[in-house]
Amino acid sequence: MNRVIKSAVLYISLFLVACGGSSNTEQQPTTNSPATPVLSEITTPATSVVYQLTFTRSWQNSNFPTNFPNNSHFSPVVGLTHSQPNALFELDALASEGVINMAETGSKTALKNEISTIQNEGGSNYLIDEGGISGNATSVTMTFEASQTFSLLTLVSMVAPSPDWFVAVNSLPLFNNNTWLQNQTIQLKVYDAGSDSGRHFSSANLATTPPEKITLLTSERADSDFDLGVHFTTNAHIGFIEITLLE
Ligand SMILES: [Ca+2]
Repeated sequence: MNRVIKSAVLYISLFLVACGGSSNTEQQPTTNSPATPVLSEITTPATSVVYQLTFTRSWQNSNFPTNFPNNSHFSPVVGLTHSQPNALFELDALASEGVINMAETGSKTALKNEISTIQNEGGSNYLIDEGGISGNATSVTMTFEASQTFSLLTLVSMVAPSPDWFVAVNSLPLFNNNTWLQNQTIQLKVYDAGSDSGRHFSSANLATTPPEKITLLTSERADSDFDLGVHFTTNAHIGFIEITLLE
């Protein structure tokens, strides 16, 4: 091999090594290397978590003036985290005794018994049993637990005084796409439990016989300001909740 050919072979060899093309001693392309796990990619979501929940009233004489009642308040908050949607109540279905008692009087005894039954049947493992919003208070804050098995949130509170009206969050999913919800604000609509036909906040008891299905509250304009659970012109809500993942 003359000098010219030797020089050419050396040049081509150096070129191929530099370009990563042919040397047996070069490193394998990174695309063939095993992926190096990044810690953030292999952490798994917590099995169970704790949320903080704040329930705030927006209901005032100024934004819902029609027949706005004296001593307006929200009854104690009752709820649960659960596995199956509509565990406690369902829109367009008849209300349970517990939901009716809560919506008419704010009583939570029967409702808590119903939640105990759901828990005994394996559909829930956490009861929310907290105060409401009364007097000069404008909000109430609480914490609750959820787990991947019981990742739906339902809670209720009576609009008081009222015939059978209540606010609710029904079956809010907290765990989606393998990820816990971090923070969310949910505006609350007013439901009619279908058990009392009173038309004003302060109407006397007037049982609905037979009971009707749960609906979003719609009223005559002279009775209250509601249409499908919100103000009929402004779409204002009478309260909201904010939930924040704590741990
Ligand atoms: Ca009613």
